[in-house]
Amino acid sequence: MEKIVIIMPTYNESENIGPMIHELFEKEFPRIKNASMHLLVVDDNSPDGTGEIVKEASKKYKNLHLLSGQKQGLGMAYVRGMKYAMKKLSADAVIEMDADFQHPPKFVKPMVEAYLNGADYVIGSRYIPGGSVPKEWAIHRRAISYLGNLFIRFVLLKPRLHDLTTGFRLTKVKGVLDKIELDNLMELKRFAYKVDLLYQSVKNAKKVKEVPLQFAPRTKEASKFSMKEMVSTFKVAIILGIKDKIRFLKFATVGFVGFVVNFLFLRVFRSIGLGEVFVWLMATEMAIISNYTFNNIWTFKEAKISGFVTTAKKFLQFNLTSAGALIIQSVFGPLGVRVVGERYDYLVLAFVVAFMVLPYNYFMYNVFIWKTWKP
Ligand SMILES: Nc1nc2c(ncn2[C@@H]2O[C@H](COP(=O)(O)OP(=O)(O)O)[C@@H](O)[C@H]2O)c(=O)[nH]1
Ligand SMILES: [Mg+2]
Repeated sequence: MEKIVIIMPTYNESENIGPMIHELFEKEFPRIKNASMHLLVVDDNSPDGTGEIVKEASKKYKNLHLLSGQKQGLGMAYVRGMKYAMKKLSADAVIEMDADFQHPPKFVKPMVEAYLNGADYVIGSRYIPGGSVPKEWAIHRRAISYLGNLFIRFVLLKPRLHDLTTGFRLTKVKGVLDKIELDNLMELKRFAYKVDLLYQSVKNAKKVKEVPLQFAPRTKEASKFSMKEMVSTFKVAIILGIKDKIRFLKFATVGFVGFVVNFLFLRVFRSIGLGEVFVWLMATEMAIISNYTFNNIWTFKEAKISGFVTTAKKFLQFNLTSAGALIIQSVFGPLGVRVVGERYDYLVLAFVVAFMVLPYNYFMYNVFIWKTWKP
């Protein structure tokens, strides 16, 4: 049976944690079939005695665990909890969930069901049908949350996901969570770690699913969210967004180097008196080799391909991809020239390269060669 561990960080939640444990163990867990449900409370030595309440309750519930530590911020608490859930509890999946009832316990079940039905990353989403933000929220608060999300979706190029800042999520361990370097996440002391963690998880996951979350207002005590948290969230989103653009810039640079290599070898092979067709073939292949090598060690260095057999296979694939680019050019080049006239052939070339060949290559490399995107 799948073992699912809810990781619940707490800091001064003595009023909430008792009712939360009760509701999960008495009401929600019994409703969930085909999964063994655990709760791991990560308490940062709350002065209000949250930890003692958990310790006491764990005498009654054997699937309740307490992990205490120094207060180092929310992200750090989650990272500690995730490591513990993976190594000590051998979890198959973990759920991130708040202790303050803002993530109503009844939404755990549909999240687990989505996982059992094959999703390896499940997002509790406020911005899909069935999900919502608290009615009590003033219009400006709604606007900030919604527009902030929209902005992050845009910056991270994730238009198909609707809630990138939610704190209620399920992550499969094998292949998703265990591939993330948790200690290197950005802004671990702040709430913004959520954006980086989501970004990495979505990258690793094969099937991402959003399930509705009716985000509830805080019942007791005050929120720890602030303006500072918001600024750092945007910062993380922008840095992650730029990281992706950096890859594209590297890809474009490598492409340009390939073009120069192509040109130089045309001259070299011609000068040693090879036949013209052979000269073009060889020079093109030199450019392909250059592109493959530099993309492998630089543009896609995180996904570097090594080993003789894999390299041979990938290089063959890469050649096929390049042949595709050749076909695009030889179809749309003449077509464009027919429309605007031979005089403007350089414009046609620029257009075809910029809007067709580059996106085509970038897509093929990310999806099929280095597999950094999972459509
Ligand atoms: N362990 C730990 N938990 C924290 C820390 N900061 C917040 N939390 C917990 O994280 C959850 C979300 O915090 P909350 O203040 O409700 O943030 P909000 O929902 O974004 O307003 C709650 O369960 C908090 O008790 C922290 O520094 N350490
Ligand atoms: Mg909260």
